[in-house]
Parts: sequence; structure tokens; C-alpha cells
Amino acid sequence: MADESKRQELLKKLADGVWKFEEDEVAKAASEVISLGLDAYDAIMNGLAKGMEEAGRLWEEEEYFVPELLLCADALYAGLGILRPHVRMEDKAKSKGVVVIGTVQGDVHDIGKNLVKMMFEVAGFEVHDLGKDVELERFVEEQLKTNAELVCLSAMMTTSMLGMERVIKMIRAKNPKVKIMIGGAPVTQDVVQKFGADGTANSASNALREALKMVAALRTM
Ligand code: B12
Repeated sequence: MADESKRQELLKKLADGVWKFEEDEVAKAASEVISLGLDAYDAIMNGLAKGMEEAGRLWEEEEYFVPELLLCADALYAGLGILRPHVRMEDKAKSKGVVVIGTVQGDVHDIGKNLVKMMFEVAGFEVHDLGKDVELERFVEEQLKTNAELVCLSAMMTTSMLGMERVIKMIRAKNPKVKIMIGGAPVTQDVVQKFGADGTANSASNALREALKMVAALRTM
């Protein structure tokens, strides 16, 4: 088992590799995490996702533009591809619930949505991922098709976020019992109330906590 300093070293390599878009370095560090028996989930959240936060900071300082961010995302996904199969899955047989998730129409940001999805899968939810830039009606159709208890909508832009309100209205009209969680950088508690959603969360682990509460509440109804 590797020691704490090795863990820290690899987390830093993963984070730096993402914001410096060094895809090969990220892949190497991710493989080392696995070969040393370190926690893959820890490496994703405290390594890869941290690197993306730094990329976001550089964007805000106008040091990075869209091409750089795309390279950062490529590096993040190179690591995620190696680490994700090693995140411990709960017993699939006892599904915690059925979830439909996607990034709303007009929005191609999917990194945060994919992290939330991964948390749900790890916890044993059956997840139907519609992807990014998803036509609003697709959420309603998929909920009905899968009989999902929870629909999760992600948006990273103030413009695309407006589509969430329409999805919520359409879902409530067809199936008022479904729980709807919304998230992404522009989503606040005020937005949740205004759009009539059931909740939000600012991170993947908080999203899971909320989802478990929502599904439990539904099942006791
Ligand atoms: C990476 C990035 C991109 C990449 C996306 C790559 C990809 N595959 O996702 C690319 C380069 C494609 C991109 C494009 C654009 N981007 Co951009 N991008 C970002 C950036 C830097 C980071 C986003 C990110 O991945 N964060 C890391 C993840 C882990 O965090 P997260 O997404 O917030 O997700 C967490 C939580 O929000 C939450 N969460 C997320 N979804 C959900 C859902 C639910 C249900 C729940 C409960 C929780 C939850 O949990 C997640 C995990 O912890 C942000 C800046 C920022 N600081 O956020 C800008 C940002 C989102 N982009 C922005 C803009 C303007 C654009 C462009 C329009 C730029 C352009 N001129 O072309 C285009 C949009 C194209 C489109 N139509 O969508 C703006 C949006 C401004 C606004 N308020 O509307 C931001 C905020 C930058 C800024 N400050 O101006 N972008």
C-alpha cells in the first residue's frame, strides 16, 4: 500500500496534468493510482476534478479560452477512462432507484454531469444518461419510458438553464410524483424555487445525498 505522500504526489500529477492538458501524464498517473491500489474515487474527485477547477480559474482570468478548455477536458477524460472502472460499485441487484440525467438543450458542458452520474452508478442507482445538449422533450419521454423516480438536469450557462423550467413543467404535467433535481454553476436555491424543482446540490457527493433522500421520501409516500 502506498503512503500518504505518494497519494498526494499522484493527486497533484492528476490535477496538474488536467489544467496543463498533459493527457499522457494524466494517463500515467491514473495507471499508477490503480497499480498501487489507491482509491480511484479519491483520485477522480481530488485529482482530476481539482485540475478542472484550476482550468476554470484560468478561464476566468482570460488566460485560457475554449481550445485550451477542450484540451483540459480531453486530459480529464483520459484519466477518467482508466480510473472509473475501478470505482467500487454497490451490489447492482438492489437498485437504489432509477434516474434519468442529462445536460439540457443548448449546453455542451458535461463534465459535472458525468461526475454526478458516476456517483449515482457507484451507489447502485440505475442511470439513464441522455448525454449533453439534450432536446427538452427527451427528458419527459425517457422518464415515462424508464419509469424513473428521479430526473436530474444539468446546465452550466444562464441561458441554457432557462430550459430546465420548461422540462420541469412538462414532467409535472405527465407525472407529478417524479422528483426533479437541477444543478450546475448558475443554479441557486432561488432558481430551484422559481423553477419548481425539488432540490439542487453543488457537488457530486451532495447530489447523491440529496437523491437518496428524495427517493426514500417517494418510497414512504
Ligand atoms: C470546461 C468548460 C467548457 C468546456 C466544456 C467541456 C465539457 N465536455 O464539459 C467547453 C470548452 C466546451 C466550454 C464551452 C463553452 N463555455 Co464553458 N466552461 C467550462 C468551465 C471552465 C468549467 C466547467 C466544468 O467542467 N467544471 C468542473 C465540473 C466538475 O464542475 P461543474 O460543471 O460545476 O459540476 C459540478 C456541480 O456544478 C454539480 N452539478 C453539475 N451538474 C449537476 C446536475 C445536478 C442534477 C446536480 C444535483 C449537480 C450538478 O456537481 C458537479 C460535480 O461536482 C466553466 C467555468 C466554471 N468555473 O465553471 C465555463 C463556463 C461554464 N463556460 C461558459 C461559456 C460562456 C462557454 C461558451 C459559450 C464559450 C464560447 N464562447 O463558446 C461555450 C458554450 C458552448 C455550449 N453551447 O454549451 C461560461 C458560462 C457563463 C454563463 N453564466 O452563462 C462559464 C461559467 C465560464 C465563465 N465564467 O464565463 N466550456
